[in-house]
Amino acid sequence: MRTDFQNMLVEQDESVVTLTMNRPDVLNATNTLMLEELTEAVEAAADDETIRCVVLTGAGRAFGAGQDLTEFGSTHAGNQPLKVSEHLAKYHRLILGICHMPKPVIAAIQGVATGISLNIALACDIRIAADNARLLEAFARIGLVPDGGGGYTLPRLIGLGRALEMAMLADEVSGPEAERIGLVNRCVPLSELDETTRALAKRLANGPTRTYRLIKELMYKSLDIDLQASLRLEGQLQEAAYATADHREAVDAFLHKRAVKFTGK
Ligand code: T3D
Repeated sequence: MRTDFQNMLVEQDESVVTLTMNRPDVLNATNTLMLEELTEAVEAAADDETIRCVVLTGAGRAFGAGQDLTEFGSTHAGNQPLKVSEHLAKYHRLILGICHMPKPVIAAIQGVATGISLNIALACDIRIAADNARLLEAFARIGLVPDGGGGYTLPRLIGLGRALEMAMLADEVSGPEAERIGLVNRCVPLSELDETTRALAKRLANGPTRTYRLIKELMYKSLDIDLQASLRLEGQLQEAAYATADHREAVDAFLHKRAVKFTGK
C-alpha cells in the first residue's frame, strides 16, 4: 500500500494497518484531499492479503472535527454552489469501503469525533473510546441532516429515540456515556487507548479472517431482511465458513488438545 499521503499516516505492524487522519491543527477536519486519501487507503487495505485488521484513528487531540467548514464556506461564497449529491457520493464510497472491508475495522477515538468524522467511526465494526472522547452529531448545529450513513448506523446502534435526540440536539456524549448506551464498544482511560487498541487489533488479526468477513456479511445483511431470509443466508455463509482452512485447523487443534493457529485462509 502507498504510504506517501499528505493528510494521512499509514503504518503497518505485522498484519495490522493503522490509518491516521493527520490534520491535527484543525482537529483532523475532513477536506477533499483527506477524503480521497482515506478512501484510497481503505480500498488498498481491503485488497492487501498481508493485512488482517485495520485501525482508524486521528492524530493529536481529536479523532475528527467533521467536514472542513472552510471548504464549505468557500463554496457558499463562490458562484458555483456545491453539488451535494456528487460531493456525498465520495463519502458514500468511503463508508461502503469500510462496511464491506473483508476484515475487521476498529475506530480508536480520542477527543472530539463529530459530524462526518463520527459517522465514519460508526461505519467501523468496533469502536474503542478514550475517557476524554466527545461524540456529537453536529450536523443540526449547522442546519444539516446526519450524512455519511449516520441515519442508518446511529438508530441501529443506540435505538431510534436516542438517535433522534443526538441528531436533533447535537449535544456531546462523553466516552463513558457512549459506552453505556452502546455508541462505542468500550471506553478506557486515554493513557490506555493505544495499548487497548493494539491488543484488540492483534487479537483480531490473528483470528479466522475469512470467517470474520462472513460474520460481517451475516450481521450487516440481516439488519435488513426477515428471519427466514437470514436463516437462508446463514446456511450459505456457514457452508463457506465450513470450507475454510481455519475451521479445519480449529477442529483439529481441539481434537489434538493443542493451541489453534489461524492463518486467515
Ligand atoms: O460534506 C458533507 O456533506 C459531509 C458532511 C459534513 C457535515 C459535518 O461534518 S457537520 C460537522 C462539521 N463540524 C463542525 O461543525 C465542528 C466545528 N468545530 C467545532 O465546533 C469545534 O472546533 C469543536 C467542538 C469540534 C472543538 O472545539 P475546541 O474548542 O476543542 O477546538 P477549536 O479551538 O474550536 O478548534 C481547533 C482548530 O480547529 C481551530 O482552528 P484555529 O482557530 O486554531 O486556527 C478551528 O477553527 C479548527 N476546526 C475545528 N473544526 C473545524 C475546524 N476547521 C475547519 N473545519 C472544521 N470542522
